[in-house]
Amino acid sequence: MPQGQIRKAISGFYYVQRENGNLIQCKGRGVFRNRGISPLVGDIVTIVEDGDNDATITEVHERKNELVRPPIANIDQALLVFSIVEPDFSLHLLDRFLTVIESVDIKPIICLTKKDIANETDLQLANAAIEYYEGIGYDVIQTYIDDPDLHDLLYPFLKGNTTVLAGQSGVGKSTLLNTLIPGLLLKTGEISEALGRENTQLVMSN
Ligand SMILES: Nc1nc2c(ncn2[C@@H]2O[C@H](COP(=O)(O)OP(=O)(O)OP(=O)(O)O)[C@@H](O)[C@H]2O)c(=O)[nH]1
Ligand SMILES: [Mg+2]
Repeated sequence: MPQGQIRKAISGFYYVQRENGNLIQCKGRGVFRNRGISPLVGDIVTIVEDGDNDATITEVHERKNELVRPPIANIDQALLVFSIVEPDFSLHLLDRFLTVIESVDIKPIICLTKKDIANETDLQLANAAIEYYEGIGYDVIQTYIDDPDLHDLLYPFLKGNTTVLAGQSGVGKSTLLNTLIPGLLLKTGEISEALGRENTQLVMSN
C-alpha cells in the first residue's frame, strides 16, 4: 500500500508527500480518535487512495521521536538559531535547548546570526562561544541576512535530513529560510502570532 510522509496539517486534512514527490490531501481514519492516535507532521503513514486526488491515512508508522511544541515527529536534527545581538546571545538558553533536543535523540547544529550588526565585543564573545562548542564536538555555523554563502554552509547539513529550526523570536529563522528557499516569502520582522515568543520553531526537509 502507498506510503508517504505528512508535510503539513491544516483544518483536519493532512498533506502527505508520496515517494514520487507529489503531495496528496488525506483524511485521518475515524478510528484514530478512539485509539488516541493523532497523526503528526513528519509521520510516515500508509494511505489508501479514494480517487480524485483524495486519500485516507490508515496507519501511522512507529515514530523515531517527537516534539510536543510544535507537534512534529521523526526529526533528524535541529538548527538552533541564535542571534549574536537583537536579541542578545544567551549561553543559558543554548544549553537548555541542547539538553531538550539531545534528550529526544535529535542532532543539534548551532547557528549564529546577525554578525553584520554585532560590535567587536559581541563578536569576541560569539567567537569564544563558537570555539567552546566546536571544541566539545558541536557543529557551529555563523551567518547573516542575505549571506551569499548560506547555501554552501547549510546544504551539507540539510541534504537528506528532516530539520527543525528552533530559536527565540527575532533571531532570524524566517529570514534564513527565505534566503535558503527563494519564493518561500515567510513574513519576517514581526513576532509570529501562532507560535509564541520564546522558542518558535519551523520544520523543513531535504
Ligand atoms: N542585520 C541583520 N538582521 C537580521 C538578520 N537575520 C534576521 N534579521 C532581521 O531580524 C528581524 C527578525 O527576523 P525574523 O527572521 O523575522 O526572525 P524569526 O526568528 O523568524 O522570528 P519569529 O518568527 O518571531 O520567531 C527581521 O527584521 C530581520 O530582517 C541578520 O543576520 N542581520
Ligand atoms: Mg519567523
